[in-house]
Amino acid sequence: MTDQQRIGSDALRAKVMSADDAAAFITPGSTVGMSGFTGSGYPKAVPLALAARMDRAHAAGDRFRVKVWTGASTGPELDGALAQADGVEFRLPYNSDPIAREKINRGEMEYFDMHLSQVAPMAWQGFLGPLDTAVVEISGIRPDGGLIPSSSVGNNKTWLDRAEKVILEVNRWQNPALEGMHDIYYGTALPPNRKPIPLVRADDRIGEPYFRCDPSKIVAIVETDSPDRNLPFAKPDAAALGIAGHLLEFFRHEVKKGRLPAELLPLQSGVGNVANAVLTGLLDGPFENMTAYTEVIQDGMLDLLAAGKLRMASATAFSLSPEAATRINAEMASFRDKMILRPQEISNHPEVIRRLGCLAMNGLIEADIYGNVNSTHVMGSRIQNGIGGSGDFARNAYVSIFMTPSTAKGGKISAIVPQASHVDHITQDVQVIVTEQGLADLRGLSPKQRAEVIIANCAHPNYRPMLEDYYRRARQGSYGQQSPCLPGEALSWHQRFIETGSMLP
Ligand code: 0RQ
Repeated sequence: MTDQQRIGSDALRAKVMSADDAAAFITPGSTVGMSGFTGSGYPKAVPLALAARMDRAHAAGDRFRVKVWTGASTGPELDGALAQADGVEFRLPYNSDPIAREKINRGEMEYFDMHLSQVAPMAWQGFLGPLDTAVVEISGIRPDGGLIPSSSVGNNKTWLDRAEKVILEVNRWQNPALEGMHDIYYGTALPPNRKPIPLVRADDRIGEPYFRCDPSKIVAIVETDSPDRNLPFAKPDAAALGIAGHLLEFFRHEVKKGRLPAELLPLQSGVGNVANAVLTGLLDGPFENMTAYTEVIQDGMLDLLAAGKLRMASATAFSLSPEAATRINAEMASFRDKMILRPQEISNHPEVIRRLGCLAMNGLIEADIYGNVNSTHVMGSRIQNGIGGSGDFARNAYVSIFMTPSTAKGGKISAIVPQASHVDHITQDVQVIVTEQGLADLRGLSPKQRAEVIIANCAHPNYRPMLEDYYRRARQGSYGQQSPCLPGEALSWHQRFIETGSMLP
């Protein structure tokens, strides 16, 4: 495809300029809505040029920081570069960039890891303040001005609609065969005018393949040719394989009991190595004709699609290793009909997730004996990534599953603790917990029944006697007996880790 074809509109081609010139439209203190979701489809040139401007301003003694809204995590050219330049005064919703994480944990950057489905509605409701500039990566512009989305959709529709000024990055690296894969729904509205979202199957298309954008708002177009972040996944280790095995057994059991259809229900799989390993496990499982209604299409999902086990996948973005990105680019035409990328307010919409009956599978940092889950904060205070879409799916899923190795940091941390040091998912939103030790099916259990099965099935043998001892004493000495607890001791494991580097005495 020639550059001329990438930007099919003559009027818009006249707005092509350098990234430096485009970045000059962004002013200190303003709010910028950027594209990008799990390392794909984020702008790669303008944020770097903006970071260089910030560096120059700071060297001259001037303050230059902006508020950044995205879809979810981006890449080093965006979150990394802007954080390095000390240029972000506020960031939402989900970050996994290590430099930004450090800044946030040092208290030098404000961050709110809100539910991914709520970002666009809250922007429309006016709760987040005005949006000055959108910087959105696309893969092309049609002669009629329609914008062809790239490898993630995220909140782009909302940024393009809400921003006063729009800067587009047209990335030649993105495969032209992406065109037609997207489903951009323009039927959302504010209360009291909201209507049901007419999506009743994971493969329904309810929108159009292109973004609309008022051309008079487009102030700059920058041409790029850079790959998405595409980090490799770790090869599944023994713990990940153990978790996948327990989960497959659970699904088999549920099918046998008649609580799940033979092709299961639409899968949602979180980010990370464990989630990817579970998908890889499904490759050898007995389930055929599966579907996915999820946020990200990662390597494991691509393998399931290629093997014909997964009939189709609906998501908002890709999150691929470099090898998988190469593969999908080579075979895009054959994959395209099996994948739909949607705005994240639709991929993560509580109404749709509840209707479809998704099987939600997400990672966790720690769970307590009652099944409250912390997905985000190490030792209650240090952010790892963010809640992302896990809350959207966990509360509304058909079965909400959380999985983790039973220990972290070489065994110095137990993933099962007397009390979670931060709670993202309350016990009512957590139906199954899986570690390599086993699976705890918590459906219909009271808090005390939950504690017994979580300790017995999920805790690591090094920590299980400590949990049994704590729980036994809590049963005797607790102020109440609904969810027995010793407040003075419940977080002592975390305190011990902070003081000694291990939760073990
Ligand atoms: O840290 O990288 O420094 O070694 O957390 O842990 O075990 O590799 O697991 O990659 O599956 O991530 C919860 C973080 C798990 C992820 C979390 C440390 C561990 C390691 C990664 P290192 P693993 P995973 C849809 C769903 C929230 C968002 C979500 C996540 C690192 O799943 O961010 O679910 N979830 N979104 O050492 C201290 C503990 C720990 C711990 C793990 N108890 N204490 N450190 N770690 N447990 C997708 C989106 O929303 C976009």
